Amino acid sequence: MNRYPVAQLGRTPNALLVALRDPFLDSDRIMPPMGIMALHAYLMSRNIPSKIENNFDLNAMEHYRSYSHICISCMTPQKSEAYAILQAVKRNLPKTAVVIGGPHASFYLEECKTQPFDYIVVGDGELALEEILSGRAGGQKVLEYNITEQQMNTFPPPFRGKEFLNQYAFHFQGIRASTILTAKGCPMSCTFCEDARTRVRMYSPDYVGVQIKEIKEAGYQGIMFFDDVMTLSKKRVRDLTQEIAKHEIFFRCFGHARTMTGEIADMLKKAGCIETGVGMETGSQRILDAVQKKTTVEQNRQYVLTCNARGIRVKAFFILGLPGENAESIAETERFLHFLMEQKITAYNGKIIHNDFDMTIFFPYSGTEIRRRMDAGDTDIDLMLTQNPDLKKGFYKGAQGSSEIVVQTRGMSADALTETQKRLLSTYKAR
Ligand code: B12
Ligand code: SF4
Repeated sequence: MNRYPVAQLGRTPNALLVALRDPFLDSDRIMPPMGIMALHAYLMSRNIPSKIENNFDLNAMEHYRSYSHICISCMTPQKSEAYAILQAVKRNLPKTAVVIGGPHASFYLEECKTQPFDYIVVGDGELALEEILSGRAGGQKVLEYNITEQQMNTFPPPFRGKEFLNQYAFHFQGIRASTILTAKGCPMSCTFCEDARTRVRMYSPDYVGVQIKEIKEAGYQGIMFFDDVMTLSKKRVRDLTQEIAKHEIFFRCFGHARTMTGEIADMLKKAGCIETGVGMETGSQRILDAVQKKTTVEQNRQYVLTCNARGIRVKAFFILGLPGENAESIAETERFLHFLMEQKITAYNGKIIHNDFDMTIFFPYSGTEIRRRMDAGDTDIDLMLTQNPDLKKGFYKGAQGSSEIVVQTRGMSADALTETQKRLLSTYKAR
């Protein structure tokens, strides 16, 4: 299978850290590539030379000759770009090693192994990459060196050079923002998510504070906290919001209907939170139960009311095409959307605004419990593949709302799901 020899190393390490482009998104200059930024900061702290490349040019391979290792960060929809770079390096720069890391390497390890990568890094990249670059990885092709919460807090925060960071900006309610992660992992068990039941490791509030300061200094007015769920417990929210409040910024974070209370919403609001994202998924209790969301429709309703009463806008994320979707569950989701979008909120600037939502169609990534059950031939699950997901790019939200739809249920064909998505987005987004 591997037509190429492993790169001949013994060269002084000099890593090119590649953040891939995303031609299938509306823009790939919104959220900065935090994985690559974290690795760059870590390597610099270890005096290992590295450079970030966020616009790799396949037509200028000579340009990359001086690097000993080309290290690619990859999510599944970017795999064809990653494989194209790999082939180009193997053809043109045979002495250069190619390393792949990021979610695609972790969740699609077997597929990555069929490609001639010199190294595949599963999970956290810092220690594994250091091992590779300093020539200590030996003949190991797959490395998995997970880091502890304690170690994580001793690493430098992601590289946020002003010029680099300012290529990226995310806007919420007119505020220009950049992203921070206050924790890694999620303890919840949603069967449609690849991040389910992953070890939660938290950064200290001080560590978060340093990053807020850097982002403010780079000229942003807002922060998007990108943790899977930032409101896991009252104590954690108290600790974090005490730190965040010192910096006088606006922020947006992800909440969870199981943990949102008036007290937590008050703390968030006081520290500058003007918006929360939340995975509500569906208006159907039957489907929430089937996908082990462990929330109720009523909790989702209360979440909206609790946040809105404090001027916190809610952006709810819905997924159509989860197991068991049918006309009845669509009607329930529509009822919920109606409720969500008719609320009025007085925003931070005194304007009256509405909530927001997004609606995508389930894509069965291989690391999800649903996909595992489908692959195991579980006939109890009301979800069928219409196409092989692994032959698609693998995104559920692309340019201009496009999505790859590869599922249907007994009650809803793939076309019916597409039509419903279009109808609900155009009816309720326009309000
Ligand atoms: C931020 C984010 C985004 C941003 C990405 C911005 C960017 N330029 O990177 C945006 C909003 C654009 C985005 C889009 C999408 N995302 Co996203 N996203 C995330 C999120 C919330 C955080 C990722 C992050 O920044 N983590 C912080 C850094 C520090 O951690 P990290 O990236 O994991 O990096 C560490 C390791 O992975 C490793 N590592 C990473 N790269 C490399 C490279 C090398 C060489 C090495 C050695 C190691 C290494 O070391 C790093 C440091 O320890 C994750 C969920 C999560 N909590 O992880 C989902 C997640 C990564 N996204 C996911 C998905 C599905 C998508 C979309 C497909 C959704 C869609 N629109 O259809 C798109 C795909 C876009 C694309 N680029 O392909 C999935 C990935 C599934 C998969 N199999 O790839 C995740 C896991 C969410 C989930 N639970 O399903 N996403
Ligand atoms: S969907 Fe959200 S809450 Fe559920 S496991 Fe994934 S990250 Fe956690």
